[in-house]
Amino acid sequence: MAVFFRSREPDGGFEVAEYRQISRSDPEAAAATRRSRQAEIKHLQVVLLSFGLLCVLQASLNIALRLSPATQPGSQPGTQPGTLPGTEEGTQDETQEEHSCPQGWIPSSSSCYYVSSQRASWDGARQACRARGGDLVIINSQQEQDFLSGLVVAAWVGMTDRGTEGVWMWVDGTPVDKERLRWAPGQPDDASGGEDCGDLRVMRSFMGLNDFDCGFPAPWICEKNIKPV
Ligand SMILES: [Ca+2]
Ligand SMILES: [Ca+2]
Repeated sequence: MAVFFRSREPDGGFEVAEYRQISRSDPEAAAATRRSRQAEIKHLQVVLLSFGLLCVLQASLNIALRLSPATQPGSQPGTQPGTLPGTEEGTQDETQEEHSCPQGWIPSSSSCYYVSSQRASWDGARQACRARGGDLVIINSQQEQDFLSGLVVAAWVGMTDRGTEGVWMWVDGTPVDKERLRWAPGQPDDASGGEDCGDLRVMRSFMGLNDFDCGFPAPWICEKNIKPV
């Protein structure tokens, strides 16, 4: 009895006590842990679901954002915002040039005048003017002649009677109005075996237009028309 009791009491007591602890607490704890695990699983499910939804939203947003810039550059070449201002600037520069005289040219009314510092034949002078975007000057009025007379002493102008002797024409093909312009005394005289090119003289005893030898090296006046501002 004593052996049985001894052997059983501590072991059995221990076993029972432990078993009771386990058996008593196990259903409750298991239920609690199940509940908590279930709750954790539910929570995880919710978290994962919301994360998945967020991922889907992010992906769709990325696609939308990537598509919208892709369409914007596609529409930009259609409008060509970079090239249109460029061409507008180009035309603005051109119009600015047309409204103002180049450096070294003298502005007056709607023209720019260039008085050469060099000398050349009438043909050489005309070539030089055309190389600068103008031509030998065409004098359309007494006022223009007066203005030019203040710039030179003697210079080639853009008139010639090479086509028909005595019929003076401007370089643009228009006839020279002999009556409206002032000629130097006795001119044109086609002196010295033929004078077919026109110059402007501003000398005390010899003022006005004159015909002269086309090959004579003389200064010249170029003219370039500009649009009035
Ligand atoms: Ca002549
Ligand atoms: Ca003459």
